[in-house]
Amino acid sequence: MLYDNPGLKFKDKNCSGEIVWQSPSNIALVKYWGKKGFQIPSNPSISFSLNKSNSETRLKFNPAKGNDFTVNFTFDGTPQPDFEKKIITYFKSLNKIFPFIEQLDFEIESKNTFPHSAGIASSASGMSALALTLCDIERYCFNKLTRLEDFFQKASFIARLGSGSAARSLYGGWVVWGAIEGMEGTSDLYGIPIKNYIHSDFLNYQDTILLVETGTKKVSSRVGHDLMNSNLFAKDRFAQARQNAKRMVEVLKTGDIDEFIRITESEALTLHAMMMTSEPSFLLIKPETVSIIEEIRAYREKTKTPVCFTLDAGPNVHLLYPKSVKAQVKEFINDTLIQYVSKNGFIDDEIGPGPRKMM
Ligand code: 2P0
Repeated sequence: MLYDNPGLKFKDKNCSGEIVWQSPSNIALVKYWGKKGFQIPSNPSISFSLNKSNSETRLKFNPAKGNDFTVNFTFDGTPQPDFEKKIITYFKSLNKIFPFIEQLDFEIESKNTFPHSAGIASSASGMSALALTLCDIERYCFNKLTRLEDFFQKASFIARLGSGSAARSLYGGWVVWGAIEGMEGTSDLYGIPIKNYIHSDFLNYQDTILLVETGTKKVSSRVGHDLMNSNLFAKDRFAQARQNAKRMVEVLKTGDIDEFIRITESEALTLHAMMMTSEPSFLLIKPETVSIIEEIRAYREKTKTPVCFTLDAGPNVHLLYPKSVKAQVKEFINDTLIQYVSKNGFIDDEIGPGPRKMM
C-alpha cells in the first residue's frame, strides 16, 4: 500500500519529543456522503478551510515502557476514555505506515478554539491535527518528508483514514478531495489545495454559522455514510456530485456567483434529501433551519445580495457570502435571522490559511 514503510522504526530507545499543531475545521460546498471500501469517497468533494474554528493537539511521545504502545488522551484537560479507545484503534490501523507507533507511549492533549457547545464537527480539525503530529515524528526523528508538499500530502492521507472530511483540512483556502475527471493531481487518497486560479471574489469568502441546535447528533456520520450503500438514489447522487465538483472548480475560476449559489444550495439540500431517503430515514434539520433557508432566499430575491446557505450533517445553517457584502449581511442577520438561532448565537468565521505548527 502507498506509504507502507517498514523502515520507520527506531533503532535505539532514544526517542522522545513534544509536537503541537493547530488545524482548522472545513465546510464542504460539494458534499462527501457515501464511501466505497475503507475511507474512499464515492464522489469528490470541495471545501474551504475555516479561520477561527480550529483544534489544537499536543502530542508527547516517549519510549514505550511495555511491549506495546499506550495512549493517554485528554480533551480540554479532562480524560476521555471513549475517544482514547478510538485513537488506539486508529493508531493500530496505522502500524504498517508508522511502525514506530508500537515503540512509543503517547500523551495527547486536544482542545478546540471554538466553543464545545457550538455543534461544529470537530472530527475534521481534530483528526487533521493528530495526523500532522504523527507525520512530524517521521519528519524530525527519521529526517523524511522534508518537502512541505510531501509532508502535507501524507498528513492528508493519514487524516482521511481517521475521518474522511479531515483529508480536506490540511490546507488553507479551497480544497478538493477525491478524483475529478480531467483535473490533474486530484485523488481519492488525499486532498489537494486549489491554488492557482481562484477568482478574487472567492478568496475572502465569509461563513457565519447560525447555531440552531447544538446537542449531539442523533445519527453519526459514519452510520449516515453507510446508509448510502442501500439508498435507492445513491447512484444518481454520486453522478450529480461528480458533475457539481467539476462545475464548481470552473465557477471558482470564473467567479460565476449565481452558479456558485445554485450548486451550493443544491448540494446542501441533496445531502439532507439523502438522509431523508435512507432506510431507516433520519432527519437532522429543524423548523428553524427551514425558516432560515426561506428567509435567505427571500432576502436574496429582494435585495440581489449574493448570500446563500449550506448545511453540514446537522441543523445549523452556514451563511456564505463574499466579504464585500458583509455590512448588509450583518444587518440581515441582526434584523431577521437572529430570531431563529439558539442562545449560543452564531460564529462569524471565514476562509482561513490552514494548519499552523505551534511547537
Ligand atoms: C462533508 N460530512 O463533506 C460531509 C457533509 C458531513 C456532511 O464528511 O466516517 O466525519 O469520519 O469519514 O468525514 C462528515 O463525515 O465521516 C462529512 P467519516 P466524516 O464534510
